[in-house]
Amino acid sequence: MRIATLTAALLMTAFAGVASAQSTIKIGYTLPPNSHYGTAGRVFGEEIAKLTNGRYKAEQFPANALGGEREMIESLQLGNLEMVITSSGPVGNFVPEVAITDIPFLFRDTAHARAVLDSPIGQDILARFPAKGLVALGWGEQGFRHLTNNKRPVKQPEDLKGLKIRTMENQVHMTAFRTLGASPTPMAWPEVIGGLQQGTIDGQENPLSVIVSAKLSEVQKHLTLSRHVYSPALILISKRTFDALSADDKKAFQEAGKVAAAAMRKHIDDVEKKGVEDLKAAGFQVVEEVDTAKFQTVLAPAFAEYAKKFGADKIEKIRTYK
Ligand code: EAX
Repeated sequence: MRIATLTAALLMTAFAGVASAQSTIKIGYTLPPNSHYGTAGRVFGEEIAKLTNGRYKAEQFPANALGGEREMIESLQLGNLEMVITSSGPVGNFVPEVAITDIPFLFRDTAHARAVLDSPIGQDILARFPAKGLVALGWGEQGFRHLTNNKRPVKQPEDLKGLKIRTMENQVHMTAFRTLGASPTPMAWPEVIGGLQQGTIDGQENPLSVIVSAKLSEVQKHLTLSRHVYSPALILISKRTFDALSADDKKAFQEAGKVAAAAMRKHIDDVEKKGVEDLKAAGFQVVEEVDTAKFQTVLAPAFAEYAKKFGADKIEKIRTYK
């Protein structure tokens, strides 16, 4: 009896020793481990362990385990969660400067988007995070967003009339879908699949990376490759967590963030290559192309609103960035 108690006490001391030598960083995200977020989370964990000789260990909380993106970002601000990998969706509600990147048809292609985000324009936006209790370790990526729905093939703006389209909790996107004639319904990601199953929404919009990894083929029939907006992602850490790190560890976290962001972009490159074929095989009816100019014409009043909100010169600087 005595010996058992003593052994238990010794074991507990040993575990406490391990726990204090190694700090665990919780990383939350809304998509499953096989997604681009899962890739970034895993790579971040590998890098941070390597760069700190195992003093930091990342624990992954995929697939909405910690709630929606807005909730997780709030947890970072409060210091209740260390890290989140998130879409830009709700981020503009915290750091308004981010929302300019959510403007439809702003980026010509992936290379253009990556170049802008990696330039001083994108880096200046990341510099706005600390004032909001957050530190951005890097721009990740989801890809260009496409439309899915259960009602009909959407080929032109008119086809959107009356469709209840779930948008992110994002004013820029809601303005766009309202202007296109749809009924935008803002909703946190964890509620979307249920909403599509129950018919409270007819459709949603997301890049191939999300449509594939979240298996939207199980709840959606029609896919339109609309490429209506580029979807950035962000790797964020609580400012409280970051400020408590030593100078060397801060560098390690920044470096691990960079490597994870690069891995996320690589994952997107792979999905973009074969995502459409996978989705067809999974049963999607695909509208391969839309008349982009037509969508842009209908969006004119929305573009005027964005110009007022963000400044026409700032938008132009991004649009024409080479
Ligand atoms: O972050 O909410 C969304 O549509 C996001 O693009 C998705 O959950 C991945």
